[in-house]
Amino acid sequence: MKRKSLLISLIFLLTILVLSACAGNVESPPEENSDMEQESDSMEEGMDHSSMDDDAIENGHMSHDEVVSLNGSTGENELKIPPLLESDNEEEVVYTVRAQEGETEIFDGTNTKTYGYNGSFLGPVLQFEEGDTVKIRTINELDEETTFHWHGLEVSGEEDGGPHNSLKPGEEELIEFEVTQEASTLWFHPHPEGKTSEQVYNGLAGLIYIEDDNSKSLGLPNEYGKNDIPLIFQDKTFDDQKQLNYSAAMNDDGTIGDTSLVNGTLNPKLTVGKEKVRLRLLNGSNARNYTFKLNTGDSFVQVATDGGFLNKPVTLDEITLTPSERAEIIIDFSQLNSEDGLALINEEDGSILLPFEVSGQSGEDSSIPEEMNDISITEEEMNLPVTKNVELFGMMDMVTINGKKFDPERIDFTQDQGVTEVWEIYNKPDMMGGMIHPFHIHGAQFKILSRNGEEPPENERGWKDSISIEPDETVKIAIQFKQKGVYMFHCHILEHEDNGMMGQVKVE
Ligand SMILES: [Cu+2]
Repeated sequence: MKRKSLLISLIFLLTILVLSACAGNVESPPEENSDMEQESDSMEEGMDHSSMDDDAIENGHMSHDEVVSLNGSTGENELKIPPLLESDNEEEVVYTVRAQEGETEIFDGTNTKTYGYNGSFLGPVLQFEEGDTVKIRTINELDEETTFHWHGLEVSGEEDGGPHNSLKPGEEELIEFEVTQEASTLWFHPHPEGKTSEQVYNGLAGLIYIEDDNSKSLGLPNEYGKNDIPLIFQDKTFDDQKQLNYSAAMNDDGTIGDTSLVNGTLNPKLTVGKEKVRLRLLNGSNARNYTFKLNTGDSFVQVATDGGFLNKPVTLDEITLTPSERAEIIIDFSQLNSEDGLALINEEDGSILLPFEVSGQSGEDSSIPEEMNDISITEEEMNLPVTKNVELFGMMDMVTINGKKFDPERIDFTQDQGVTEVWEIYNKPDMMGGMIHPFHIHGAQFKILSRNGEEPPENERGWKDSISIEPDETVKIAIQFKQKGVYMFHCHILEHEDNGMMGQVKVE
């Protein structure tokens, strides 16, 4: 073990040396870096890859840090369910969303300083219906700039809440948009330049539910908080005073905490009936990947991806979500033996995320229809040439896209409104192997055409706005923007985003 750590430190030191040698070069396009590539190629040959830490590889954090395990839930607190936000008036959909500071009793008897929307920690669920005209009064009550970004929502660049839409302390803005997309579970969080990770870490995150005629007719579990449960998974580190001390916890390669919170609840448990229960999973953490699994090994069914329902339900034993990805899954508690305790665990480290208490009552029997959606990849889309190349590279604060760091004044790509293009995204490994980068594009839902030339797995054949990309993996997606504006595309490890792993596409 000691020899292993020594080797890891050595590899890290070598990486720093090579990276800092290239640091003066970050502005040049990737094709011109052949010298640097050759150098690292020849160095790689001399490296013993088998010496790398297996756990670190599994967690996708191939940096010098091992991913710290989560404290499992003891199940002593009932899971908090975020409130559904009510419209300000009855004739139209008008919401007020305030970003504010507050104190939250996460630990019994102690107040932790936190951020929240319309409350002290996290936020309410915003509900839209396809076709709605929505007005949102966004108010910044923080002592610092923030933005209100609607992750996964197909709105114009003006309403998107990227770093260009910053509100100063005390400022407010009324935004208005039409909901043009299908039923899905989206979310909202801040996106100010260089400050996203800290503000999300402190508690700014909430969910958005979109419903449509299809979602209302499918007969899936839909009693909010009873058999249709929102679940925001996050990991935090608390200091001796039980405070969130971001600058102390911060890691340039993604801040990982040892304490699991679900909907902001420490040691949560969820009481369910003996029925099918729909869980809307959001990985709302800054950097940690979760692989959700039942402790009994029983399977469950995935019904939706980031941006809508799958065509048909997909049976799974586990599902991995990288930061910002969502999935809706259905667990049939009427079919499970709950005598020895059931729980959702994180396969990555075996920790208990959410124990279930199954009450004897059987609820209403809902069924999962065989056909839920009609998303397809057309022959035409399959044959489109690649017109945008994205190369993700680096670690710590030396992360780049196509060899460049974010510059708010620079437009990296242009694309025409309503025109489908194929983007090819490549995660270029470094000499340590590289790490998973969760890649997100604002303002659109896209379809995955292929992963390393192969058809994507069944449960990814739905609308996506965020996608996990492994080191040395090439992913092709078909994407169309319905609206105009400047949109961000970036790594959703929030510290990578803040460190400049972000670009801009202008849709006109
Ligand atoms: Cu990244």
